[in-house]
Formats: sequence, structure tokens, C-alpha cells
Amino acid sequence: MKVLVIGGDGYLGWPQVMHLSANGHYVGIVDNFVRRALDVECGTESLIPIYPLETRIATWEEISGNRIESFVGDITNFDFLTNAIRSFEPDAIVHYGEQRSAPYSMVNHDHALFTQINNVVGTLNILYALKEHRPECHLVKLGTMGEYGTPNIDIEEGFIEISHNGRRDVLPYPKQPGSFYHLSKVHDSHNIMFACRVWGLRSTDLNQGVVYGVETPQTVLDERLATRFDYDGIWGTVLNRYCVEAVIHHPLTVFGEGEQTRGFLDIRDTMRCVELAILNPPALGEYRVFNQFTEQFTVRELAELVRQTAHKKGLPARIVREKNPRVEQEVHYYNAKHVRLIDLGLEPHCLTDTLVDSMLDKISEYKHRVRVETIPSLVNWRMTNNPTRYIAPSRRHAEQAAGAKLPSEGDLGSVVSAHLRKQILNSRDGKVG
Ligand code: NAD
Ligand code: USQ
Repeated sequence: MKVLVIGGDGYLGWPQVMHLSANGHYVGIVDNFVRRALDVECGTESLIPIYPLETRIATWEEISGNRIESFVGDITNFDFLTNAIRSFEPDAIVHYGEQRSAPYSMVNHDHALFTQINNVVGTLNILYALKEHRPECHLVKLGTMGEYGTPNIDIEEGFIEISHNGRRDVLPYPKQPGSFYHLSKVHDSHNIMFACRVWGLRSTDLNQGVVYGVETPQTVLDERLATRFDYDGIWGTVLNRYCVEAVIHHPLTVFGEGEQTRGFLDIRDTMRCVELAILNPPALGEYRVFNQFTEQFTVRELAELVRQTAHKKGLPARIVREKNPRVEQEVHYYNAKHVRLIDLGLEPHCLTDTLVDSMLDKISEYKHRVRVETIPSLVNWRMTNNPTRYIAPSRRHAEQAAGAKLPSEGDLGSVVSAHLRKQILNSRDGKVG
């Protein structure tokens, strides 16, 4: 199949490109590298060095003999996106290309705006481009389990049968998302469902849990094929963060009570889930939802697993309870269904101490690159103006010693965001680059 991976330069997108290419699909990438730019904005960096997209593609072609096409541009630019879709003629689009950090979306007004414009407009553009130029193409959209929140009843896969005043209907499952980022996914879901209903498009909305891990069978073939690995307080996700914290002898940062329960999956299962969705498309006009995770854990259970595994390796890991920067339920019921991908043939890689052990080994190789100053979570959900940029202690000390006025961290963030926003609003040349 011809598959266009939007966001194909990201943590999940790049290994997905290689996974699909290795399994016989002809793959194209769309990306505008905004994620790399946001690292510059935040003063963060992938623990594992990542190579430019051209190098990644050339290395993959050299190793696999498979060609990959690339379209560099912003999907909020409708003309660019349309040209890319018309040129590539995909049978399926995998849409990973969004701003994906909940903390980033909660920094301030500017960042909430950027997140929702980038995500909602990007997805709406895809829907219009598909309707006008590729109506049979299957849109595989990455949503999030966080769309549902943590209700006190079982979470179904997208829809729930409700009986009300003597009548019954199957309706979209209620959504109670926990950040402006998670809200952007809810808005996307509504737009996609509507486009399937009124235009007869077909789509799979993959409500994915938190992904952990860094290696897939393809990323390990050459260091130039590695994918990014975030551990800082803005981009790092919980288990990946705990593993880095253990390696650098930083306490494992459990927020609040630590009983927050989430769905989790191994990065290798993400690859397979998306492939299964592509291989088993819905009918035209059908909008379906799969809950894409394999196991549920509380964040304290994960910390305990990392602590025990680290101890066996002689790492003196300890757990601390930090004041929760987020507004979320810290003790709650959680039971989310996740059978539809299993029914299609998913064989989960469950989380074991062996996997954590291998993550700790991999992270140890890059221990010297950890920027300790980026570990704290700067973004407080209760505030509307949070700092966004981490400043290395050495630079801070040098500037203080020199009597220089430190730029406001918030200001630095806004400069880059304003630039990106301007790019989005102004770039209307529609060229495929
Ligand atoms: P990522 O930030 O590493 O990758 C996203 C990619 O999309 C980046 O390369 C970025 O440059 C690109 N992009 C963003 N906006 C774009 C635009 N307007 N035009 C073109 N390219 C654009 O994120 P990730 O962790 O790989 O996540 C990918 C998707 O999966 C996201 O939609 C995210 O919400 C979802 N997801 C991720 C996780 C997780 O744990 N990482 C869990 C659930 C869902
Ligand atoms: N947490 C800690 N300690 C930390 C970091 C996080 O206890 O050091 C807690 C958080 O408070 C939260 C849970 O861990 O309760 C998950 O946080 P996270 O940062 O790992 O994940 P989240 O912000 O929910 O976002 C990530 C991805 C996002 C994706 C989402 C899937 O960044 O793109 O959509 O996971 S889900 O959580 O299912 O919505």
C-alpha cells in the first residue's frame, strides 16, 4: 500500500515509517520539523542524538534498498498539504503530526493557542484535502486515551450504549480531557466523525495510551536510524522519565498520590497497531475508534518497577512524591476496554523488568547527555503564565556573574511561538518542498 506518514520525523512517526517500509509498503513522509524547533524553544533535547531527516532517509535506503519520499512543510498550510496528497496519492494516511505535549499546551495562552491551531487546523485540512482529492483513502489518526479522562465507569472503545427515558442509542463515549492538548484531540475526533458521516470518508481514530521504549527492530540497525527519546519535564513521558532519573541517581518523580492510572504500550506495539489498522480498513463512511494500549498501571507501580530493576543493577533509585503540577484525579477507578486491536491480531509486548533493564542500559550509554536542569516540571496547570525554557545552570551562573539581565523564560518561549504562529498564518505559497 502507499502510506503517507504525517509527522514522520517524530518519536513514533520515524520508526513507523521504517516499520511500514520494511513490511512492503511504499512510504512517504510529511513533516515541518516543528518538534525540533520546539526543543530549541524549550532548551530541551532528545537524550539519544537524532539525525536530520535526509540522513535518516538516505541511511534507510542504503540499508533496506527501499525508497522513501519526503514532503517538508506544514499541514496547517492547506495548499502545501493538498499538493503533497495529490502528488503521493496515498491509500492510507497515518497522522502523527501534532503538538503532543500536555505540559507544553498548558504553558500560557500563546502555547494553548498554538497547540489547538496546529492540531485542529492540521486535521481539518487533511479532511478537506481527502474529500476533494482522495476520498477513498483511509485516515489513521493518532488520538489519545486522555480524551476520556478518568470516569467512574468502564471506558468503552469510542462509543457507549445509553438508555435514557425509555429509549436507547449508541453514542460517542463522554470526553473529559485533562489539558488543552488532550482537548485538541477531542476536537479532532468530532471533526473526523462528522466528515465520515457527511462526506463518506473512512477513518480509524486510535486512542493511544502512553508509549514507552526507544528501540524497534529498525532503529537498532544503525545509529543514524535512532528515534528521539525525551525525558524532560515538558516532553518526557512518565516511564521514560523514571528510567532516565534512575540512571542519573535522581529521585523518581511520582506526582501527587501516584494512584493515577493510565493505559501504556511498548513502542513496538504502536508500530504494529497502526499497521493492523491500515491492513484492515473500515468501510467508506465508517468512523471507528480503537483504544490502543496493552496494560494499565498506576504511576506509582511503574516507579516501583523501575526502582526494583535499578536496584538489581546497583543503581540506588528512590521514589519521591512531588506536589502534582497538574490538576487531575490522583485516586480513581479506571478500567478501559482494549479488545479491538487484539481481535485484529495484536500480540502485545508486556512490560517486564527485562524491558526496563534494557532501557536502563540504553540510557546509560547516553548518560553524559542528560541535562539535569530539564528534569523538573515547570508547568503548573493552575497558572496561566508558566516558564517554558530551561536554562543550563552554567549559563545562568555565567550571566549572573557578568551582571547580565536574564531574559524572562516566558518571553523567550513567546518569541519562538509567535514566529511559528506567524509562519502558520502567513505561509500560503502551497509549494511542496
Ligand atoms: P513527536 O512530537 O515526536 O512527533 C510529531 C511530529 O509531527 C514531529 O516530527 C513534528 O515536527 C510533526 N508535526 C507537528 N505539527 C506539524 C505540522 N503542523 N505540520 C507538519 N508536521 C508537524 O510526537 P510523538 O510522540 O511521535 O507523537 C505522535 C502522535 O502520537 C501525536 O499526535 C501524539 O499526540 C500521539 N500520541 C503520542 C503518545 C506518546 O506517548 N508519545 C501517546 C499517545 C498519542
Ligand atoms: N507523571 C508523574 N511523574 C512524572 C511525569 C508524569 O507522576 O514525572 C504522571 C502525570 O501526572 C500523569 C501520568 O504520569 O498522571 C502521565 O503523564 P505523561 O507525561 O506520561 O503523559 P501525558 O501527559 O498524559 O501525555 C502522554 C503523551 C501524549 C499522549 C498521552 C497518552 O505526551 O502525547 O496523548 O501520553 S494518555 O495519557 O493516555 O492520554
